[in-house]
Amino acid sequence: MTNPINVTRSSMPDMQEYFDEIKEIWDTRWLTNMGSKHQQLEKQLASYLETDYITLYTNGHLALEYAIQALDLHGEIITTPFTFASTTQAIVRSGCTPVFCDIDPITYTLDPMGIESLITEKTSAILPVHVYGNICNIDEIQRIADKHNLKVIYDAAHAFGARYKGRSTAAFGDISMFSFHATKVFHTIEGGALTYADRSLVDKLDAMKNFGQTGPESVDYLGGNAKMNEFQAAMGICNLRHLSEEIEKRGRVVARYRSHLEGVRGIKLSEIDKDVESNHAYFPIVFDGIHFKRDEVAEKLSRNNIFARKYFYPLTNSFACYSSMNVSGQEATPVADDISSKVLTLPLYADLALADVDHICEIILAKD
Ligand code: T4K
Repeated sequence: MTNPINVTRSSMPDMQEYFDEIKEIWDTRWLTNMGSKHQQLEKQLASYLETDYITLYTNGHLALEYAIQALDLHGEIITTPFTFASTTQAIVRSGCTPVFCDIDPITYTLDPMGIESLITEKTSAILPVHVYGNICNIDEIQRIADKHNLKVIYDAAHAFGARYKGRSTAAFGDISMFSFHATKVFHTIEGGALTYADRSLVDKLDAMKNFGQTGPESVDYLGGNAKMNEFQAAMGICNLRHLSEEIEKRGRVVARYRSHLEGVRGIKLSEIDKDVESNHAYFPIVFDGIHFKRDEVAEKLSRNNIFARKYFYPLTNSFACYSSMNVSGQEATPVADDISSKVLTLPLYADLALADVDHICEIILAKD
């Protein structure tokens, strides 16, 4: 049996490079609480993401919760059900109600056409997701938010390194959240960040992730603990050095998949918008259910030790944990329902061999 091929595989820097980076932690004994590695990574990421301000977190999920809480959001937040559990859980855990809007059938991101009819006097924000690294319809979402005086938080967990109309994805909305989880294009083992342009949020966000403390004898905000530690930051410093190579290698894998699957009857590949510079975060394919059935293909791959994933099935508006909270299922999301039942995310990582891509495609396309 060959080694399993999972949906992704973390990229790692050379072991010695990481050891060199963490060596001084043994001298300083400064392990966490915004030490020098944290400060260095914060500066480097602010520059890379072309953002005025950035706050680092222990993971992307908590970053999202703190974004919602720092903007004092309340009532209803319009969002997409076609996402990882984190997006909706962050809304609910922050005491807000998710109101589900359908998605665009091409980009799978929040469809702006559906937003306005969902706005009520209780709506405080829109929380779209740049799903798979596809960029949302930024201009239209901002136009609607401005018209109705709503905040916009982008879940940009998948969008690190992608660009839209030549601009960094950190530039949009009131706040963007990036995930630096081990499975992402850029990672800090676990980790995440918020990027924003409002100076007044800096002290608040910095304090909230550190128990709300603003000094040794002052606690000015409600807060918890969501700090990135020095070992995470050191991993980020190393990985950032290799980011362009990481994205380039992923691009080669994607091109190989496309060479086999483009134009095949019954298979729909994501279209890359001409305004988007892709980070090649995920490779979703959508089956038509006639020529190919998603669950059968997934099963066939797994019999061959290849573990593609149904990102994102089930939709978050069907989660059992919300059934008693009256937060799910009110709004119809037929496009999201359809895509979610037909999508499969194929293995994609920098060192996935092109011969393995050929093999995966052969299995998918084999008529049996
Ligand atoms: N918003 C969105 C839209 C997100 O997609 C996510 C996370 C978040 C918010 C929250 O951000 P974080 O709090 O995570 O920073 C994985 C990731 O854990 C999760 O970060 C990610 N989205 C989601 C899409 O994928 P699972 O439950 O599928 O992970 P798991 O353990 O099944 O791993 C998937 C594959 O990755 C494995 O088959 C092998 C590989 N892998 C996994 C780990 C843990 C590695 O190669 N190395 C590893 O260390 O959620």
